[in-house]
Amino acid sequence: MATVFGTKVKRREDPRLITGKGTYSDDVALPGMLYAMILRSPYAHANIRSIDVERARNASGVVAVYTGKDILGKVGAIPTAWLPPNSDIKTTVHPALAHDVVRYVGDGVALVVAESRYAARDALDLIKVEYEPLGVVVDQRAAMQEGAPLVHEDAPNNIAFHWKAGDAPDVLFEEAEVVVRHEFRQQRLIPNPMETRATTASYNAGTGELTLHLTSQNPHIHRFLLSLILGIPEHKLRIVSVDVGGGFGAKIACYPDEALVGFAAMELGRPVKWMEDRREHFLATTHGRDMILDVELAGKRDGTMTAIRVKNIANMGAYLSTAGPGVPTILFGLIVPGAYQFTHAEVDVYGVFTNTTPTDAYRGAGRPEATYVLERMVDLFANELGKDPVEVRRQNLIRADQFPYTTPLGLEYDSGQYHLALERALEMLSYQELRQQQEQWRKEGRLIGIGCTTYVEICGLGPSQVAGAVGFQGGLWESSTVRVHPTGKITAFTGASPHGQGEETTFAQIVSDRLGVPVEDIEIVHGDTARIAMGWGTYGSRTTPVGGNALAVATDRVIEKASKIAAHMLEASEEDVAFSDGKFSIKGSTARSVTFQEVTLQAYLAWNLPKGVEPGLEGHAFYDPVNFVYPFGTHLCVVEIDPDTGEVSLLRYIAVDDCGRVINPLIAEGQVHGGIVQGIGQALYEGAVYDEEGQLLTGTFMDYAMPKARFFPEMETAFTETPAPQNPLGVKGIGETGTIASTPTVVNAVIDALKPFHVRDLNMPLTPERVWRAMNEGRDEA
Ligand code: MCN
Repeated sequence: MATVFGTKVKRREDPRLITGKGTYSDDVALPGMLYAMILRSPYAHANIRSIDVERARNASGVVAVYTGKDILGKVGAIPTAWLPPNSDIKTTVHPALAHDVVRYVGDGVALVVAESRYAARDALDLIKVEYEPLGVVVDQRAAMQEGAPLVHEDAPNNIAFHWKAGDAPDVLFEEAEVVVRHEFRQQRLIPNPMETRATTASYNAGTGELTLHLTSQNPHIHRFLLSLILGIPEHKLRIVSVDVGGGFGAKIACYPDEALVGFAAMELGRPVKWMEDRREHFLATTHGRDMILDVELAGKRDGTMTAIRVKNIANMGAYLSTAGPGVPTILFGLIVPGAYQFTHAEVDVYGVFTNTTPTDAYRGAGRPEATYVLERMVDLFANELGKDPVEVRRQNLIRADQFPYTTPLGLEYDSGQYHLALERALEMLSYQELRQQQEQWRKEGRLIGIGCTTYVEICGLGPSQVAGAVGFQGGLWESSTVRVHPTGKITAFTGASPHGQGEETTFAQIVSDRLGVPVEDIEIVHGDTARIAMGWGTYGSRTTPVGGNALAVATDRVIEKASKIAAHMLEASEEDVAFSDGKFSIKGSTARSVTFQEVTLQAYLAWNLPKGVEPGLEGHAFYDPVNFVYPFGTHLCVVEIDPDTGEVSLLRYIAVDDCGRVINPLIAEGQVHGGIVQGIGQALYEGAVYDEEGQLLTGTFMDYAMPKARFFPEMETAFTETPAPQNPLGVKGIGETGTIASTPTVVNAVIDALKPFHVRDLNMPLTPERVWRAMNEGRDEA
């Protein structure tokens, strides 16, 4: 049988999802279900003087109204689960409903539960809250100044934590032949999955079991944290998150809303549903990025880069979200040296409280920001030397013969062929010819720019010991069970929890490839804590490198046991039996064989099992990787700027990525496409804007520009395959590479196009107005 690993199997989940047969949160309808709505603060910072809920409580259809005081002692505080070590982190209390102070617009103040969604919504207007407005701080640098309003009394200067890594002393910069310095701003982004967040809770008073259908990227983490918040034993709490309409990092966090809905269902003894509307989503779901980055890069006149130093002031919002502190520290900091042979690197991070929505992971989480500043700096460095930016990259990239490679920040990159990916991409673009052509276009007045990024990503999170060492309050292994039924059909369970990435297909390919069982005979089960013992979820492009390998190991354990049974059936010793193409046969002879199905049947009938072998056929694995994985690649693009309007058009986009062995090129390519679009969304269109009162001015799709399909050319993608040497499948992640690489690629191209105007840098998003001003007002935002 031909292997299915590496083939373009169409996503098996799609027919179900695109014909309305999926079960998204809003499809969950339970008898007697009530509807919840949350009253959210219109002030960014205020004392709550009083809350009058009487009229709301008496309104028609309203079943219950709870304030922060009503739930005190019943619903615990919302915890932070990533506490970077040696950072003096201030984990201030985050109540599920504010009862004394509101700290951002969108902070929950009261919960209404009613017979219908409309009755609940109407009742929100009947709640009277008397606020006493307090001073507001939105910008993280302003928040650190003496005298700035304090978001939390117990966090002086609003500093939530201070974390440092590496060492690049002053002398390196003082004595360097060339030093480039620049301050960058990573604007705040608002993740927008198609499905907003939702929870439907039902409580069985007879068994004491609470079930939450919840839009989660990590149901077991949710179970763990919600059991603490609600004081319900973990074995009595079930989280179901099977069909989730995208997450992009925003459904990792444990939010107050979910806890409140669970609490209401227990209190009222009836199922309760809460479904966030889009406006609420803009305010109440975690945001991403928002960093101010001061960067210094030292090097030599010949183009060698030697040291990089970054100071990151990260806006954490009003509370430290579940994984929030890990983003600007570990996920950002450790990858700062990127794919280059720096001898020194230093990262200094301040996490700062402000009166804004909390920030947490957004696709790439930390790595896009690090790659952005690094890749912009490489261009600035090349510019300073008058060298071709591609040449500088070629000169400094880590060579294939240097792996495993230890970076100045202590990571050990497992493998890589960075130059191969670079040369392949340059070839696809015909880079040299295009550069010559660009000169001609410039003479004709056309503003065409070429941008390049050579990146490496840290993903596949990760070895549990490392997770512990960097302050993640959990393990980062993954579990899998492969259950073979008597007829040879298979149900495989994974603790990862895909929500759009396609593992129902690729994971079936992994099992099929090893067992020779057709993909159609394999069901992948995920996202239900009642069916899967434990797992850590889907984020950080870990599902395939960690969950996929757990599945491979569990499958191999099935083969191991089946081989014993087959050998017994063939009256041979186990060593003499080989398994391939779904058949066990005597080595060197095809005449005597038994099929996998014959063996599985025997495993259950148990009429003729070898001595000491138990009936049944299942493989289990708890796979803890030995290292992260490090996908890499080169992205190139060509842009043209309209000299009259400043509008940027993408003419070509080329991505050469390496995620080790590719399981399914169709799905991997789809992930690259989606990632690129999201990254370019940041470069050209998206950006959250707050006014000085802490009001979110970009709170709807009318004000927050999302990228649209028509903005993009046909993307030209390719893969190089450098197998990961430290995991059985040889795979690395692909879910975030596009987002990580595309933002600097496009910005580098736009700045290149603006060369005649001597523009050094522009803040993102590169809107037509911003670009037009740079051309016409000679404004250099550097
Ligand atoms: N794959 C493959 N060969 C490889 C590596 C991966 O065929 N060598 C396949 C996988 O098996 C899987 C897909 O590519 O079908 C992505 O796998 P992986 O790289 O393991 O990433 P994860 O599944 O862990 O996804 C997480 C990543 C992240 S962090 C965000 S955020 C994100 C993303 O994926 N959010 C998404 N992609 C998304 N796609 C959709 N549709 N929706 C989201 O919310």
